[in-house]
Amino acid sequence: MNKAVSCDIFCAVVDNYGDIGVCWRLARQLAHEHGVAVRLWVDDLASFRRLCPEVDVQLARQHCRGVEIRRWAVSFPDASPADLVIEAFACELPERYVAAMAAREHKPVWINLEYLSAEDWVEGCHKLPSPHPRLPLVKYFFFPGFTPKTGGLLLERDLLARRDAFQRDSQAVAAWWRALAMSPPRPEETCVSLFCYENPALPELLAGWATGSAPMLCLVPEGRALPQVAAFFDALGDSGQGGSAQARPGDVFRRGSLEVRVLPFVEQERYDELLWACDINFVRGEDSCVRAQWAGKPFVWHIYPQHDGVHMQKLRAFMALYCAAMPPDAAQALHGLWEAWNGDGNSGSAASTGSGQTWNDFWGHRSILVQYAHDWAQELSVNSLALNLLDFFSSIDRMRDPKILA
Ligand code: TRH
Repeated sequence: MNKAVSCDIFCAVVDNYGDIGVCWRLARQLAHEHGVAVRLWVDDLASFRRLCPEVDVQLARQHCRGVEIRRWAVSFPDASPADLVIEAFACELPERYVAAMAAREHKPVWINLEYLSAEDWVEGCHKLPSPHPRLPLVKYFFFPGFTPKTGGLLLERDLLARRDAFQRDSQAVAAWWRALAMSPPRPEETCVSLFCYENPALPELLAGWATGSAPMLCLVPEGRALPQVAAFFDALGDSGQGGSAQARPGDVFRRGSLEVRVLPFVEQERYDELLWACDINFVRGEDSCVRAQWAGKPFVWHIYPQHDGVHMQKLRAFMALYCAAMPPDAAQALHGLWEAWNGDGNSGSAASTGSGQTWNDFWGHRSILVQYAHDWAQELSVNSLALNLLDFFSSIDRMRDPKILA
């Protein structure tokens, strides 16, 4: 049935990679798994190219991995609207396009795909209609989420099977390390990936790992945390950079029990393998946080900070949900580390209680956390956002069919 469905996804990149990360993932899944003809409109092809190096930033129109990619420029072309129109994260659609939607006899199904949150109110707002003030159009709010009454999460049909096959296949894992031109971790090392924003708790965590007795291998992808990592080693006189506090892919820093390797930013489809190859993943924002959950490994979330501090409510709502069935000691340890990791670093704040000590408490529960993360992924996997979205599309689309309305 979906063979004939067309879909326009509109993505305005606010900052970082989360907006385009989610849109690109959704676009590929709709096209590959459901035969939908997807056109992805993106206003920042340079950010997009980090996730998908095949993207040519010069082109206004191109095809990539089964998806038509269009540059979303200020002057918007004449484009015939698709059956399903997805406005990602309340980016405003071009007026000209909205007028064309209203002019269609069989109106498109217009969805605003919202940011992910574990807060209670999400269930009540999921699928709510919002009629256009002037035009005969209705926009529907579609909320991803973790409970059955939300839109679920993006999960490729074969992801968990691919994850398990990768983790079982020692040759595939070895090949993955070779492709990075790196030796694999030694058996006694704990391997951690570290993807986060600038973070006042980072130096203390690194110091704790360096002075701890357990060997740690920390993989840091290129990005916002890197100057802080370089500055940490620079301050110890270990960077070899003569005080310039820079780091680039391929650099290695060592101190005590800690080895840090700087990784290139890998294309999006390969990022999962990094998460699968590590024992624990530090992730941020939205999309990498979801991918860490699918990895079925313990993870630590650096939530996208908002000026008004509302991100801490979001963080706590997720921690409450995630830890609901966890043994209380492990849950408390998780709360301690996540609060410290997301503190603002001011004296008296959670961060000042120390990411070093809270890490030790957290990782002391390693075996529980590993099993729990695995079960959590399994439990969540029944609620697929792409499937829910297409079901919702079909139900609204049927109601709007002019033949039925007549
Ligand atoms: O980049 P982010 O910080 O994006 C954020 C959040 O989405 C936030 O909710 C949003 O409001 C803000 O942007 C505007 O974090 P996120 O969501 O994890 O996106 C990162 C993407 O980058 C994700 O798709 C994974 C991908 N990635 C790679 O493809 N290769 C890499 O090497 C790494 C480290 C990440």
